[in-house]
Amino acid sequence: MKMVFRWFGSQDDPVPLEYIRQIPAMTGIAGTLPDIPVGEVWPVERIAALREEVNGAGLEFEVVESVGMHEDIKLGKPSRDEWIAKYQETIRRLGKYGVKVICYNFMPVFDWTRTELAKVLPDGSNTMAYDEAALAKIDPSRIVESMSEMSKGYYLPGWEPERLGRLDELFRAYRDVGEDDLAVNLGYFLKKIVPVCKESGIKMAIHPDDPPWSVFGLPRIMKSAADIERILGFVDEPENGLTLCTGCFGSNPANDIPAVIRRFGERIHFAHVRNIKISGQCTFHETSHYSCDGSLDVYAIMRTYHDIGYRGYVRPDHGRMIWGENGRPGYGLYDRALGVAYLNGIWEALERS
Ligand SMILES: [Mn+2]
Repeated sequence: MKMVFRWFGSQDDPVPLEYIRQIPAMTGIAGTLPDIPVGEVWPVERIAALREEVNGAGLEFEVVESVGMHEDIKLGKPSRDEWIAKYQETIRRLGKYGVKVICYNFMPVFDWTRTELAKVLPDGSNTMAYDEAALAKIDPSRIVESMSEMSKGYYLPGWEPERLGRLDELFRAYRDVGEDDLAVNLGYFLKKIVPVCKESGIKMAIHPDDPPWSVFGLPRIMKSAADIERILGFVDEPENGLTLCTGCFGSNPANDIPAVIRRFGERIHFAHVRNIKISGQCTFHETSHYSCDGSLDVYAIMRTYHDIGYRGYVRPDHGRMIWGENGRPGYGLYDRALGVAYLNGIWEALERS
């Protein structure tokens, strides 16, 4: 496996590349250009500058998380072909600069959703949480305000204000789009981009819905093993692959993560490993990566990756805020670095046993 670390760029991420480089066995970053409007082609000079900066710090830039998906593609609007053409061009450009994997998601309107971004735990750390009962009390039109109030001023990936400013319009647009329609629109997108990925040496890796159930009645199509099977079937090629995020996928206890790794492992190009504590129906909070702190068996997950000979990218996912760190919710340095050390320790023990 190749360990990478999500990084939002020097303008936007309080964690410097130099610190990421100091985490043992770190090989590179999963990077993005957060200021490019969703759907627009990434400028060559910006991609080149990002790669140069990352390489200059002794790290690789082989993973992008994410290239945003214009809503018209998800909605299957006639204008989608123009947006897909732009996505194809971004893929070509990233391929030229050595990117191998693009992580993306296909969630309507909202990206990941939480009801608390700094829930205080008994040890004094704080973490992100989702509570179905709390969500039911939030009016959908207020969720953007609620997330932005909780964000401490940081850009939250997938919560771009320009897109979410049109919330009523987006909800209206999705009234007639069910899960099957959304899935068909994903299939259409994949059929158009996979040939470009092949030419560019890039593999797409779809991220599970977070959380893996419908939020505010919107359709969700990447929440179970059956959903994965349908998505991989749209284009049966390695370029149509997966990001398996244990924290998202595992917040539904019916999802058996080791079974999914064994079944779809060849198509997993990016592994997000983190833990969550499930405390009720559709209710969880994020914990340290350690198995003993959460509901997921992180050892069993890593052992399964080891069993299948996984050679793809891995990253620690959301961490808590610990040791007084003040940073982007989920993306502080300290707890994610502890997560890396733990995952590397499990991996070394597996390698040597
Ligand atoms: Mn993830």
